[in-house]
Amino acid sequence: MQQRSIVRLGVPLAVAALALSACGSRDAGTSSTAAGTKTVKIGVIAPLSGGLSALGLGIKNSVALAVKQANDSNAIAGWKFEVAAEDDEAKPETGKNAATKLSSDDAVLGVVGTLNSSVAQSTVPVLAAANIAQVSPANTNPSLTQGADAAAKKRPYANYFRTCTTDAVQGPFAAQYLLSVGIKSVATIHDKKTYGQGLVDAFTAEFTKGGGTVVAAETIGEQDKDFSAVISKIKPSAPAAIYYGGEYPQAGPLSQQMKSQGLSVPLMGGDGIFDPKYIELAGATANTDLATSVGAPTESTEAGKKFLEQYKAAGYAEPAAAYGGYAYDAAKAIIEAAKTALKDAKDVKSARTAELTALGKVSFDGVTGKVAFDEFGDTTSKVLTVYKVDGGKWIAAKTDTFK
Ligand code: ABU
Repeated sequence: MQQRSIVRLGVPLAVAALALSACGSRDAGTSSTAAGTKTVKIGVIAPLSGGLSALGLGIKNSVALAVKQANDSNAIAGWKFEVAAEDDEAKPETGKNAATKLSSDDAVLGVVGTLNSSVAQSTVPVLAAANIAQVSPANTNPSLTQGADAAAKKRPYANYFRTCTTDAVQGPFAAQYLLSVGIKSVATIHDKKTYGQGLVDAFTAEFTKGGGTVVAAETIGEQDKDFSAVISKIKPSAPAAIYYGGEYPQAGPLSQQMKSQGLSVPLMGGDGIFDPKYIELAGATANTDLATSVGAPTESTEAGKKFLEQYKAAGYAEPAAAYGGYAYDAAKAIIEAAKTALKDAKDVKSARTAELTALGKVSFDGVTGKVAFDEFGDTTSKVLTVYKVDGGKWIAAKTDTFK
């Protein structure tokens, strides 16, 4: 009976589908609906599964919110935005495949992502070859915009922008904070990844310049779970704090194991550990641990509060997390630039060069502050916040503009 119903329904559905496809057209990858509205896609490349998915899903949802609002307000007459999200699993090779897939879709105008600087190193060249903009809400390694030589800054890719500030600012901001609260000796540990190593290098330069001493400098593997060996090596040097370069899946257990093995000093990290998951993993002894993150706390500004309300009202299953506001602003930057790039464009592909030029000129008040890019594609904002774990929560301890 049920089968017969499906068969009966099948004929009219097939006819309707044929009629729709006859009304639509696909020209250079730009699909048109019956009403003549064309589709433009914003890609997302982020970890949507695995240990860092708490951050990646917040990025994806925040892009979806910006896209929904653009469509609801008919931001660009004749165009509808769509999100094309790809999971990079926080792995460079998977990210590269995602970038290849998106760059073969002629309707993609820009991509928001990645979370990891190491993954961006794989995606940016692929998207650059197709002239597609990439705007990261979270990559903080300076080399992505300024090249490998900090003394002779040179922008490697004209298609890459970011709405978050860099570790050239974040590392020194952390160093100045520790020195200001009387912590003069630290041990550093990083996970050997692009972000972790770069952050520790930037921290160390400022900390030692300010009179601090790095009493031990160690590394771990990015998949490590048992940190006994590194803790045993560091303990005799009696640091007043540990500065960690990496992300929360390792930093949380490292903090927990340090404390249980008698190294009871605060662990401080960067934005890669700033998530409630860190506290969950680090456990009850995480109190007094520290993290810096980009920008002011989202809930501390009127624009941030409004974004969080709209995000909640949209009903996403996962929190916006550390980079939600930055991802929303990244998507808004792509949409703002598209207002110029798609004006009079016959299709998305032919608008990509104009999109890159327009992105370099955007300037608007976003959720995270003024959204504008300098000549390297970096955000012009240098606001950062130090957070401290207090009562099982991250509490803002200091927000400032880095000078
Ligand atoms: N910025 C923190 C985590 C992402 C990254 O830059 O690798």
